[in-house]
Amino acid sequence: MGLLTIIKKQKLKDKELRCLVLGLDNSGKSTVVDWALSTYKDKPRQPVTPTVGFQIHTLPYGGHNIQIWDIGGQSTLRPYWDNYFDKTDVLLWIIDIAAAARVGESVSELEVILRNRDRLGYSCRIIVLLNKKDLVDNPTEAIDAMKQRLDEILKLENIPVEVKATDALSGHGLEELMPTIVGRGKRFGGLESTSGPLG
Ligand SMILES: Nc1nc2c(ncn2[C@@H]2O[C@H](COP(=O)(O)OP(=O)(O)OP(=O)(O)O)[C@@H](O)[C@H]2O)c(=O)[nH]1
Ligand SMILES: [Mg+2]
Repeated sequence: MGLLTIIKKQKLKDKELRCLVLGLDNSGKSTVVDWALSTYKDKPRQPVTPTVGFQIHTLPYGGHNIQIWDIGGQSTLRPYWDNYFDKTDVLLWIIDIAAAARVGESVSELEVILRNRDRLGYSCRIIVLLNKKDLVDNPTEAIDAMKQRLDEILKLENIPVEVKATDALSGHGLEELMPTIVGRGKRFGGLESTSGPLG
């Protein structure tokens, strides 16, 4: 292989970005991915069904080739999650903010992952979406409470995290997702801005 070919291959590799989409079943992971594919790849939106196993999509954005790994969140599939951790650049954690009874379960699962951060890699960035905000009566209160809870956990670990409230059906709140994934543009609200305006 010629030197030029090696350099070209390396350049393409450098621009590859691996984004792992995780969270409990029914939280809206595939719907977020579907929104991204329809917004940036002109793919018609499709009805989602529970993900059994995983689905990989590629999305060129901002000079990067983003590999999106949409992983099923059912409890029977969670023991396999760590098979996907290797070389992850961005962990996109989706919480169904409207499912009050399951928020604790979601936070615990995230906590387990963050406590074993060596598996995920210390350079992996974390973005949390508080999804289904359209189904919450008092979104500001619910989202503030959630951010505080995440803050308590994540501060322990000293992990920078971006948090955003979203409605993946309409795409509201997702406008800055791709710029945030590639690490530029207006950033999502960090945890310190719990009382700031929320999308
Ligand atoms: N109202 C509302 N419904 C949503 C939103 N996001 C997703 N849904 C619905 O929630 C259901 C589950 O969405 P999925 O995207 O399949 O959830 P998932 O996290 O991929 O689930 P698994 O693949 O089983 O892990 C679907 O009926 C979606 O239409 C949202 O922001 N608002
Ligand atoms: Mg899914």
